[in-house]
Amino acid sequence: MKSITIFFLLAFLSLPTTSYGGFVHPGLLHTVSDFERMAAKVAAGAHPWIDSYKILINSSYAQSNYTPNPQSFINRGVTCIHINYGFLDDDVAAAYQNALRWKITNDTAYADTAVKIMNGWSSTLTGFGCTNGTTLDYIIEAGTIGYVFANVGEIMRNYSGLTAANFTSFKNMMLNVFYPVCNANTTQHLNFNSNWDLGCVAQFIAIGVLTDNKDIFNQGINYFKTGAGNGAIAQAVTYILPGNLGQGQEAGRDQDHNMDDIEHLGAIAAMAWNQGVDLYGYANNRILAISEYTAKGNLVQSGTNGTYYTVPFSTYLYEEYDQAVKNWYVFSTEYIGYIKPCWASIFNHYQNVKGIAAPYTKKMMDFIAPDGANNTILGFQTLTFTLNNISSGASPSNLVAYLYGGNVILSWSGTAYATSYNVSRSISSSGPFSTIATGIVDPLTFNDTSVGAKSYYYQVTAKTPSGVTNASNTAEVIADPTQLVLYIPFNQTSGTTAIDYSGNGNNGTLVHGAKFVSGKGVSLNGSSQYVNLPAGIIDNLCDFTIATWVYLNALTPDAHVFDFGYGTVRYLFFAPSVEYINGNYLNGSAYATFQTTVSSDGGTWVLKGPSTLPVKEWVHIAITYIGDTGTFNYYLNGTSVKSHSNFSNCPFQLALGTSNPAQNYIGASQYGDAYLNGYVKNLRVYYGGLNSTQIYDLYASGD
Ligand SMILES: *[C@@H]1O[C@H](CO)[C@@H](O)[C@H](O)[C@H]1NC(C)=O
Ligand SMILES: *[C@@H]1O[C@H](CO)[C@@H](O)[C@H](O)[C@H]1NC(C)=O
Ligand SMILES: *[C@@H]1O[C@H](CO)[C@@H](O)[C@H](O)[C@H]1NC(C)=O
Ligand SMILES: *[C@@H]1O[C@H](CO)[C@@H](O)[C@H](O)[C@H]1NC(C)=O
Ligand SMILES: *[C@@H]1O[C@H](CO)[C@@H](O)[C@H](O)[C@H]1NC(C)=O
Ligand SMILES: *[C@@H]1O[C@H](CO)[C@@H](O)[C@H](O)[C@H]1NC(C)=O
Ligand SMILES: *[C@@H]1O[C@H](CO)[C@@H](O)[C@H](O)[C@H]1NC(C)=O
Ligand SMILES: *[C@@H]1O[C@H](CO)[C@@H](O)[C@H](O)[C@H]1NC(C)=O
Ligand SMILES: *[C@@H]1O[C@H](CO)[C@@H](O)[C@H](O)[C@H]1NC(C)=O
Ligand SMILES: *[C@@H]1O[C@H](CO)[C@@H](O)[C@H](O)[C@H]1NC(C)=O
Ligand SMILES: *[C@@H]1O[C@H](CO)[C@@H](O)[C@H](O)[C@H]1NC(C)=O
Ligand SMILES: CC(=O)N[C@H]1CO[C@H](CO)[C@@H](O)[C@@H]1O
Repeated sequence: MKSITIFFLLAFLSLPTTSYGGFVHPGLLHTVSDFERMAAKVAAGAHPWIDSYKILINSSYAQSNYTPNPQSFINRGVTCIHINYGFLDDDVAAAYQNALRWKITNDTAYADTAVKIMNGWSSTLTGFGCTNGTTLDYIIEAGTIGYVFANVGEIMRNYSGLTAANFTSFKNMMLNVFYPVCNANTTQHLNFNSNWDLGCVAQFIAIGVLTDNKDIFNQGINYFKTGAGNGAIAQAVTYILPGNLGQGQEAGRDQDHNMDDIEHLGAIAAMAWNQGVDLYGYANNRILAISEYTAKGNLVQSGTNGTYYTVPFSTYLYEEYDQAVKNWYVFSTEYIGYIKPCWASIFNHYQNVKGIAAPYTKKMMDFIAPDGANNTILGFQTLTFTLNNISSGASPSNLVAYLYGGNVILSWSGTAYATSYNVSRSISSSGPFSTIATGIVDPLTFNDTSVGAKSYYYQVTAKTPSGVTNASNTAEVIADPTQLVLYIPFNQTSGTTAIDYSGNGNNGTLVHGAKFVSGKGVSLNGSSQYVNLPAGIIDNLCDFTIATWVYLNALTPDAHVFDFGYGTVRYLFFAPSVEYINGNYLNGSAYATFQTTVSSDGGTWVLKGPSTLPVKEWVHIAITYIGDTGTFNYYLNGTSVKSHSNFSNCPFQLALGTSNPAQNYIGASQYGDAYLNGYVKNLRVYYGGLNSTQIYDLYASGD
């Protein structure tokens, strides 16, 4: 409710000067009210705006005598000849800085220079590529530089010195030269690092607004929410770790690229917000999560001589199964402490628009303030994004709770001006709640180790100088590992409904003629039949157990007994026989495997069994996961046949951050390429990780 109110207020303050197709103009990174604030603060000599402005006016790019150098074809990439993208980088930086100076001073000399740069390129540029080379880096150029150049066009669109014909030429260049590179290449190269895709997502949003093209705007928004590449937010922020800390896809690579992702995400969210789409709040403030994590990991702890804060890190499997070539195991120290002005836009939105705390983003922002254009084409965020301080914060929000190695781990979004947080707990959703922890400062997490085998409800409040806030939302967790999420025996005699006897109503549906066979469960023909299970069955799980009986008529390569997930980059499955893992041929041998992933690099956690599943006999299989140690076990007939620790992919991670619909199957796969040939019965999913005795007993019961 609050954010809606704020949006209308914002929309009112930034009345459009011109509006076509429903878009607000200018309405990309900066609105009319933003420019009014910048001009007023600079005119008043107010800090910190004036300090960033002084860096701007001293910049060689922000001068009205700047001479552009347009090129007809841009080459970028180490293997190309005639590498010349620097001309575009320089000219776009100059166009942006001159456009800013015009809006802040009304001095048309700067506007004319921005227009001269726009016209120079729109009359000259015909394409991007890599002459005589194969490198694809030109996609980065078209995306990341493209969205900044589109922003220049959006700022200049109402300048009287920009003729309608010249503006049309500029929009045509964006549509016909920049846009196709991203349009053709995004989604095709799924193993690119996040910054490639993110630049293109930003480019779609920027070009959509600039050219009043709703389809292109929505292409960017939809890719952000549902895309298969690493520029979709679910993959760009790979893991949400305790404390609502978001480990970025490039966190283990180097901090320069990791911060590029922050910069692009900040731009994407700001541009969407100015058109009424809230991506900041999307998926429990996922952009805040990566900003806090990345800022913290790049800051030196106060009172130390150069010791950086430590942040948690989950191993990121970059590409190869069982080959540590590119895997990332730690938060990279390469370029640690890098200066990149990408923090003020994110901080000011969360803290000063929504009242949500962003303490490490603030520390990093303050550390580099006042900012210039260090190491980026944009920059000057102290000038462009600083808002007046909000008077008071919101209540803590987005509280989540998961069973994690048998303990309950809580995480939440904090509140501006909090001095500490309190956690309270109840065994009833309606209370009473009693305080179980106080004085929590950092990180925003609590590990409740004193839990029994029951359901718990949690709330969080914040202490602030003006008193204790209202409680957050209530988060529920079922802390009994033996509680069933679903229990489907497949013991009906007719129909297509497979009844869930857990009491949770998670009935399955038999698809394409799959049928019940007395004593044998559901029969699947190996060519099209499967069982559909409801959405949501894995969304609240860290620890878990999935157990079932299977009888195979034949081994079908890549058929899956179960496959729960959200499309081809976010899933967990068990396959009786695979011959390839992450595209690597297993030398003619095949194995039963459990696999799970949340990234689009083919970086999949794989638990490889000793052999394929036997055919023409009943076997009981169980996969268990204990989140704290990250231990997966694969049990066959009640005995663990493969175990692996330090795997970091709780099932809840699959659901977080994506708007793709759940696809939870028995007998089918996310890829839709192979179907199970056999019978399945007595499928059980539990809220926790059963131990070896419990799994053996389940097998021995024959049930
Ligand atoms: C202005 O630029 C000059 C030369 O680059 C530099 O020495 C000076 O410190 C700058 N001043 C400010 C206020 O940034
Ligand atoms: C620039 O000109 C516009 C239109 O005349 C005016 O509304 C605005 O206040 C001026 N801004 C500055 C900084 O002088
Ligand atoms: C680039 O490729 C063209 C066409 O294949 C060839 O004629 C030219 O020699 C190449 N240039 C360089 C520098 O390799
Ligand atoms: C900009 O407008 C001028 C004057 O009409 C024209 O000569 C020039 O070709 C135009 N440039 C572009 C890139 O459209
Ligand atoms: C901090 O570390 C640097 C480099 O090791 C050293 O030269 C300096 O004396 C140290 N300063 C303090 C206050 O310890
Ligand atoms: C780069 O950032 C530092 C720290 O914020 C600042 O002192 C310096 O002036 C900046 N340099 C440029 C060229 O903007
Ligand atoms: C929770 O606390 C217990 C007891 O100290 C510890 O063993 C466990 O690792 C903690 N869990 C997490 C996720 O930090
Ligand atoms: C199917 O299994 C459930 C759970 O064990 C049981 O309650 C039910 O009676 C069984 N139905 C049939 C038709 O056997
Ligand atoms: C599950 O199926 C049973 C039997 O058809 C039905 O009574 C029950 O309402 C279903 N539950 C849900 C949640 O659909
Ligand atoms: C698994 O257990 C079933 C039932 O006890 C038995 O028929 C089957 O042969 C066993 N298979 C293996 C591989 O242990
Ligand atoms: C498994 O858990 C049960 C119930 O808590 C317990 O009785 C049993 O000793 C445990 N077995 C192992 C191997 O830890
Ligand atoms: C590798 C690849 O798909 N490149 C394409 C990127 O986009 C350009 C412009 O549309 C295409 O020409 C490339 O083939």
